[in-house]
Amino acid sequence: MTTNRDTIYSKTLGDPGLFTFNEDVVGVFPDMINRSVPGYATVISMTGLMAARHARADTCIYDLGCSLGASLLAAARQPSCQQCQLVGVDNSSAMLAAARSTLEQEMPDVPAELVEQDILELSLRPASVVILNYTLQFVPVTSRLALLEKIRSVLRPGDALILSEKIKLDSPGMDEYMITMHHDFKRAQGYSDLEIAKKRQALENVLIPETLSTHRERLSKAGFSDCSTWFQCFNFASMIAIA
Ligand code: GEK
Repeated sequence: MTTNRDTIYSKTLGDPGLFTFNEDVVGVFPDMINRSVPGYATVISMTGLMAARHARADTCIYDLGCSLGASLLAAARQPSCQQCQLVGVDNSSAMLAAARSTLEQEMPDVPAELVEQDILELSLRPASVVILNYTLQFVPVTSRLALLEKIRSVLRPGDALILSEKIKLDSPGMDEYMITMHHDFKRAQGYSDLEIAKKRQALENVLIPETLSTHRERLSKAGFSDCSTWFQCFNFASMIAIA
């Protein structure tokens, strides 16, 4: 996996434009996500353990918005998941090309299917685990319920959706506090104030965070019987929803 350092917003002068998952981003993605999402490495490895707990042989394990396939790889390392069809889906062709070579390099013996498609248009096959790590936040808010309903419809009771998101806090004061702490985290990871400000501007209206209570209500509306937050660091949280 590439380890190029993310300097995308250190050079931009003026309007950074909207954030997109293009080749520049793909080239620095592992560095970018590790230095931007507090707890990312923990979330990915725990995703593998949770996938293993719910994997049912001969069903699919989906990683929706798989980027370079980190969650899929964490699942692929678990023997119980190797009896499932591992499917990664992303609508960025640059991401998928890089994911393909990463998976071939890291797990040449575990076949994974990589699909270049918008997850809103994708038909899902019967699954036991669906992973949505930091992807729902990029889906238009009005399409989120239908996507979760589609996911729920291919799961059986007891199966799992693993959902990680940047979140909004219920109280405006706490929301501001967690944003400040996230920026402190990024500064501690070597990002400058300019890079932090430019990235924030580029993600405005592209990444739409919601509160944990909004996520819980929507999961219940989509037909999940139970859910809980299993990890949170500042304004990033991971939930498990049981079908
Ligand atoms: C990880 N899960 O490493 N259809 C398909 N893909 C999409 C869509 C969509 N509608 N919208 C966004 N994406 C990964 C990280 S990154 C999170 C996920 C981040 C894809 C997009 O192309 C990108 O690869 C991914 O979702 C979001 O755990 O960069 O903050």
